[in-house]
Amino acid sequence: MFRLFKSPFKKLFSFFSKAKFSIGAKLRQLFAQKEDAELFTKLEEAFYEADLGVATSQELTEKTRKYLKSNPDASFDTIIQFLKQELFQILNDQPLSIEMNVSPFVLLVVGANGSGKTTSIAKLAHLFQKEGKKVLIAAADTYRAAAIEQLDLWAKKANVEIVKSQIGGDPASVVFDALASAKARGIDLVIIDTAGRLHTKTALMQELEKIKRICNKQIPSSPHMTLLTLDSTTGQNAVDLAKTFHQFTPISGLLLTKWDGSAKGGIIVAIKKELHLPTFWIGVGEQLDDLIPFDAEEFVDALFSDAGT
Ligand SMILES: Nc1nc2c(ncn2[C@@H]2O[C@H](COP(=O)(O)OP(=O)(O)OP(=O)(O)O)[C@@H](O)[C@H]2O)c(=O)[nH]1
Ligand SMILES: [Mg+2]
Repeated sequence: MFRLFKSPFKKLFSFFSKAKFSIGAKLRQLFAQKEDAELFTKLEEAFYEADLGVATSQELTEKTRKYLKSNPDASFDTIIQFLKQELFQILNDQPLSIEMNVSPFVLLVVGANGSGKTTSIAKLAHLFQKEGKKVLIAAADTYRAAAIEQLDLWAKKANVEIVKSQIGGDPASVVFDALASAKARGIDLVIIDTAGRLHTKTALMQELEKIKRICNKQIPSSPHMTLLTLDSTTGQNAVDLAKTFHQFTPISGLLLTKWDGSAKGGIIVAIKKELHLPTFWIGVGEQLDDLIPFDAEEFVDALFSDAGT
């Protein structure tokens, strides 16, 4: 069992200085003109711009309309509290811990090109290694020599084991070898790195199915967890992306990357609402310790922290 606690060290708020978009400040501006006939249209637009998705944007706007009808004198502060509570309810309905009651536990990491898979794998390897687990990473992105080298470097930095092949090797066979080796060496956790892929390229998506089949062959019911890395700045098409990945290899949850550069993360609300996928971690930099366990309350507070309430 691995508990996802609030981070005592790094705080999501602290990255707002670099934020390019700020929903809180935008709402403050809108509610300063409460009498504006188009207030609710603009409000819905603001939610949409924050990547909350069509369904959530409409629902939140409707709820705010009702809230203001029954509380016409509500201060901006209480409106923000109300919105935070609504988003919190969507996001908080998720597991607080990850059951790791099998050994080796197999964690497959998938995602679009450059979304942060390899870096996040290094961070996760480091995290679990600190927890006392024996970690092995499998370099199943065999398309580019640089990808194998990058993972090799991270494995050295994080001081974990790695199984790799030559460039151009079959990714599924690297996975096969890695799991065989993990079983033989008493490894607790295997993390599989995969090549970045466009969710619209069916052949590449089918390769993930093959990797999943091979996992299952070596260790029945593995992979035990599949994480989708999602760049914070991906925007609305992330819902389609997550949906397609989910079809080819069932996703357990998300790891939202690059929050430090954008402080934009409404997309995880859209994905939670539409696909019921939770978020487990947030990437906040390029170093091994730059990973924060997801906490719904902290996340919602951070999302609105520029509201000045
Ligand atoms: N600022 C910041 N940069 C990140 C974060 N996560 C990853 N990166 C950077 O994003 C770039 C791509 O990261 P990778 O880990 O190589 O992404 P990938 O998904 O493995 O990429 P491909 O294997 O090419 O598909 C690198 O320059 C990373 O340093 C993060 O949380 N914050
Ligand atoms: Mg990579």
